[in-house]
Amino acid sequence: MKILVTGGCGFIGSNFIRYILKKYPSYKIINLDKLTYAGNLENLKDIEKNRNYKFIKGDICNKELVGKIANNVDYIINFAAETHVDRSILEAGSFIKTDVYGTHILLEAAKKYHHKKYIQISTDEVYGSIDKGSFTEESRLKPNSPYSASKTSADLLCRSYFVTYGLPVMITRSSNNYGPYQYPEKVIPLFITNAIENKPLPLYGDGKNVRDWLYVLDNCSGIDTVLHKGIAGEIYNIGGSNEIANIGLTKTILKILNKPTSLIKPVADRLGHDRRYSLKCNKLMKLGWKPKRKFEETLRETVEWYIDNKNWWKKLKDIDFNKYYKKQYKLSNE
Ligand code: NAD
Ligand code: TDX
Repeated sequence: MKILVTGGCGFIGSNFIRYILKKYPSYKIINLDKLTYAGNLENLKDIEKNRNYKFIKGDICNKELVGKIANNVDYIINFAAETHVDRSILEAGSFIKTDVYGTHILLEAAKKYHHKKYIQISTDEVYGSIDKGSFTEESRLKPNSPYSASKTSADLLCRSYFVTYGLPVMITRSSNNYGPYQYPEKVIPLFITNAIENKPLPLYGDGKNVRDWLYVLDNCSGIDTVLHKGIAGEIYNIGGSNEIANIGLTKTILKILNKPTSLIKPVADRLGHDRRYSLKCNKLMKLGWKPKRKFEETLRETVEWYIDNKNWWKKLKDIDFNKYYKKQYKLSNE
């Protein structure tokens, strides 16, 4: 199997490449990544010499480059995206370009080279917020941020290529991931690393927004299931069944690190902040998938990973992050 993975130097993509190369030693992976602020070659340092792995620096919006690479693979899995909701509130253009137009370029390549499968890595955020109950794959799409609107647009493009051209497209919609190599702008690594440094943890609004947390390797096994057993034209939710309010999550992180709750700093709410996400995942479970790892155990392991890998995150926070974060913080306090 020859797979083009896009965005493989980011958080989930790098975990996925490592997972696949370990589980299927004969599979070949080409990783196309633009290396934006979120892409990091260090995330795959341990496998960069693997004979079945090749990295190409480039943009999924580059039609010529994508065409050349796509000609040599039979599967595409698209992880590449701008992914941070707060950044999309500050500047939406790059989200529309990469998440929508970039997806279009990849779909065109999959159509041209008659790929066996095209898998679009999407998100639960396309459904919007839900107060009670859980979203199924049939729920209406009601995105609330420029990020989730871009991801929704990409999902709709994928659907249209299945209906119009019969392209074997599959979409996964996962809930919030956590684990090693997550860029320290997302809430779990941000709060862990701030707490390690005794810096305040900026908790948005009343802290009662709920997210369903999925360990990244359980997402990888879900995508693996879709790669091998998924049906063309279908959508698969991938959730962790670990719903927790942000305030509870924050206190748990502080407890694991043995830090005081006085580090919690309530700040102004995120604009358009989704209250709760929740997914029904029976459809993927029918294909044999279920999340294997327990939340408390993997959250603790994740905290330990950030303690042990200070060199990895410290420089990320020092460079780009400070500039971005100051801007973001100003927004939160206005
Ligand atoms: P990330 O921000 O950590 O990584 C994104 C990667 O894509 C980076 O390596 C970046 O360099 C690359 N990239 C960005 N623009 C590109 C372009 N134009 N061309 C090529 N590469 C480009 O993201 P992540 O958290 O690993 O998310 C991966 C995918 O999973 C995204 O599509 C995201 O929407 C989706 N998702 C993420 C979560 C989550 O909790 N992190 C949950 C559900 C869905
Ligand atoms: O500083 C913060 N304070 C805070 O209270 C940050 C960064 C976040 N939060 C809250 C906002 C959310 O309710 O924590 C929750 C999680 O926030 P993020 O980590 O930014 O994730 P979220 O907005 O839920 O989106 C994530 O999950 C779905 C990913 O970033 C998306 O790429 C994915 O599609």
